[in-house]
Amino acid sequence: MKRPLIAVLNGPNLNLLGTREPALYGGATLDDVEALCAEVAEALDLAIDFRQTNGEGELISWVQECRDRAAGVIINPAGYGHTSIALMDALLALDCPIIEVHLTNIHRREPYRHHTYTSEAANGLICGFGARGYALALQAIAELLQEEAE
Ligand code: CA2
Repeated sequence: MKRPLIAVLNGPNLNLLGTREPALYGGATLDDVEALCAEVAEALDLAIDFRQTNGEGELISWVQECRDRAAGVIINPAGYGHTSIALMDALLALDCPIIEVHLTNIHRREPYRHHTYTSEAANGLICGFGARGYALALQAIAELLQEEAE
């Protein structure tokens, strides 16, 4: 049977992971994060589509595409989470489970990082666990889908 597809969407500057600021964001590159997600998804019998963009419009278009193709969405909106009502609106138009992930604990950082518009559209938010947060999000989505199916 076809595996449920989980879109793992990453916002601006996350392509720089592992190249700068390792004390804050860890040493893993985005390719490493994708490899971790692929391994965890395989174990959970899920398929993933892992992407990154620096463009707000492109990220919104990818979220819209999820309406027809994804069983769940994991999103690290990066800086757009704090600023983009448009991205929140796109997420609110989805019916599938959404988990927001941040590598860092945004609540231990500058006050302007404490609020995300996008989390208002999410089932849950995982922050502060580095790349492991993506693995935790996949586990959470798998459980939500399992609950839905029961
Ligand atoms: O902690 C997270 O995952 C963030 O989404 C990362 C965003 C930040 O704006 C959010 O407040 C929290 C920044 C992504 C930039 O990533 C870089 C990685 C390495 C070097 C420079 C930037």
